[in-house]
Amino acid sequence: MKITRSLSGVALSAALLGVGFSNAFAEEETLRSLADKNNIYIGAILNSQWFGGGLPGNYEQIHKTQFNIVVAENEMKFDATEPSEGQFNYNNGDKMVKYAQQNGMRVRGHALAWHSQVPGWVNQKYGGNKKELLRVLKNHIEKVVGHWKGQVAEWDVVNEAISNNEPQWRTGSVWYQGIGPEFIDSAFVWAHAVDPDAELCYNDYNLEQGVNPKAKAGFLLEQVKRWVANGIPIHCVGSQTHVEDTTTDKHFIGSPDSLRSLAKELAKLNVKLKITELDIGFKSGINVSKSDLERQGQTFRQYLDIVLEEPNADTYLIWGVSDKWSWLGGLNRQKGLIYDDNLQPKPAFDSILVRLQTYEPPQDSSDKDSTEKDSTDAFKAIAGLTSLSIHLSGRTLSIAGATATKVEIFDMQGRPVFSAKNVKGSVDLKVTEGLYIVRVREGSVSLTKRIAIH
Ligand code: 9MR
Repeated sequence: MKITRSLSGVALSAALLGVGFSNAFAEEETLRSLADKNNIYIGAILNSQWFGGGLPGNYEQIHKTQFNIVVAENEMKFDATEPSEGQFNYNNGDKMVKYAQQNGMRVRGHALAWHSQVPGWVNQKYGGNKKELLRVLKNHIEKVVGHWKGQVAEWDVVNEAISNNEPQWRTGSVWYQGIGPEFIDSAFVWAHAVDPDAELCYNDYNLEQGVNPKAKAGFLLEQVKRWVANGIPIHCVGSQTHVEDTTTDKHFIGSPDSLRSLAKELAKLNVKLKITELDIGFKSGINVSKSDLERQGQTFRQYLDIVLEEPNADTYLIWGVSDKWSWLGGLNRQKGLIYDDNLQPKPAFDSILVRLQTYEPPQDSSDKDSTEKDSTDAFKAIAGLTSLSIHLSGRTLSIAGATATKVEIFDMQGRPVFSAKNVKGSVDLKVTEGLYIVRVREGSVSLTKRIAIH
């Protein structure tokens, strides 16, 4: 159920066969190129500031280089697309769809039926009026999904309809109060009728807190079973996955393992799991150390492993690019993303990158085709088309074809264990016996290899 084989993977294989392309591929590997190779989507929102042109140029450069899926932070929500009754505004959404098309990215639509960011007129004119609210919601979904039919590949049809604590429906929502829980069933049916090719998701937070009837995901799972049994066109569950670092939140009860259990339960129903809004924040006000950031990177990797390893998981979307532009402050959290305030990659970026570089699908996996392993090797060979090369003798790593190289060593779980800057010629690797990944880089050229230290 993973995405179909990517263009870049095909091109890489072609390059290996000598068809050309060598210069085009003497580039640094990106999250995007590696996501393509692994048949998954990796993305980040376009922050609202982007739509007004208020972000530095390297923000967009990073965004389109590193990601192959995009979602708007606020610009496709109800209040943005239908601010007054019947007056639709698609300008910002169109801008993002155009950007995605120009850069070959998949588009997620977020969100159609939600209790928040509903314009005032809905409640003022129609609060509590079931017939009118059904008409308003149906019209909204038909117009918005219809406008982007064939361009928005997947929609959050219903967002956050379950309450936080005692799992039950969120009763305060204008849709729930006026219509009842069947607004959910109807929303999926209406969206599907307009764009039968779009993937339709139920999206919510705190779904990484266990799949038992007392947890939100357990309650949701019962609903998904009912929807599937009733023929409601639901294709995916979006897990927002706004989580806090394990050491700073004493009440933290979420975990990648719990989310993986949800993915496995959904697989039995032929429903996908997507990670749609990931951030892993620290409490505001605390000092965040280098080792905190490295631990954060490991948590990012553990959530990525679900998407790499579970056949019905295909998407890893982060709710922001840089810590500088993040909603997390409002939640009393900080530093939850993979680029720092200066748009420099954090250890979490490296952790994700290395995991994508080293991941090898199980041999017997039926949804991975046999040429994929070849393209992995191809990438390393193509990196080798640059003049950069390495040689290991004992613990001494010699580097040729570069003058001031950064050397990084990662263990097989992608944890950084050694690094050295400005290496000229050779460096002694201070690591114990074992298997590692070495990455050497200078400027935009990098080379990644697996090494064994005896
Ligand atoms: O990041 C969004 C922020 O700019 C808005 O002010 C906020 C308003 O509700 O919504 C934020 O995005 C939310 C998303 O739409 C749904 N899941 C939770 C996200 C973070 O609050």
